[in-house]
Amino acid sequence: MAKSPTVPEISVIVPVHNEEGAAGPLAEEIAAAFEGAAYEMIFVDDASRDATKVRLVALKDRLPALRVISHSRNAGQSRAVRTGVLAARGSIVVTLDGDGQNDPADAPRLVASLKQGPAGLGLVGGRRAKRQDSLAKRWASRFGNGVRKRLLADGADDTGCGLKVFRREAFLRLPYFDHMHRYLPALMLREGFTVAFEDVGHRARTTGASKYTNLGRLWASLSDLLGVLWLLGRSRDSGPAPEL
Ligand SMILES: Nc1nc2c(ncn2[C@@H]2O[C@H](COP(=O)(O)OP(=O)(O)O)[C@@H](O)[C@H]2O)c(=O)[nH]1
Ligand SMILES: [Mg+2]
Repeated sequence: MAKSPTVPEISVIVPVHNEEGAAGPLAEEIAAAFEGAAYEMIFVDDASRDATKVRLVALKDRLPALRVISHSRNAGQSRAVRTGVLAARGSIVVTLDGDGQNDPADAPRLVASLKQGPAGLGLVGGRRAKRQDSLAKRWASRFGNGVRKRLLADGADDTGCGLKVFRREAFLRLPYFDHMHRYLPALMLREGFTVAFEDVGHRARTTGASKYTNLGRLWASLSDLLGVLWLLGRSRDSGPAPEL
């Protein structure tokens, strides 16, 4: 196992809440996917009530790239991602769901796309090609994604995909609000960055339980959509701003 470099180029951030069955195996998969790369991985435990934190900390000796950060109070997936990005030392950030539904093996390809992309490319998002979720969840997701894409014109077919790669400094310019992780493409465009999307794999959840209900997500999405629309309407662009 390669030793963790002093300054990693890539920070893999995984928000976890009550994922004691999935978190450990996922950390091992991330290590395998990024073997030889200058990377770190940061699991942000969002006040889990199960053994998630204990299992992750127990892996630290064997996985030198692993860091574990723990919220004192449950603050949601977006806050956990933000905690991870603030702590990240890499200039490129990868996010992955903590339940193992995203395949870490897809991540290096998206990292390469971001690095080789045009200047100004802020984010490369995953698009779950063959979703391994219930029919109800896929329908709700298709409906939600369709409405969002039409209203925000962010070009994104699947913002719920947890696998995303972005530039840390681009993310840090974005406003934080609960559930902002679903609006990263629109928020990146608002800040003047471009975004791209690539198909990635998707796996069925094999352990633990989903944290979101269709109805809860739909309700939150509606108020968030209005909020993001407001943000887009209140943004003004100066054009190039050279220093004289
Ligand atoms: N930090 C944090 N992560 C969460 C929370 N709720 C969900 N997650 C994470 O978000 C990801 C997606 O959640 P999941 O329940 O699998 O949603 P689903 O795949 O849409 O059913 C997983 O990594 C969860 O661990 C939360 O309250 N806090
Ligand atoms: Mg999931």
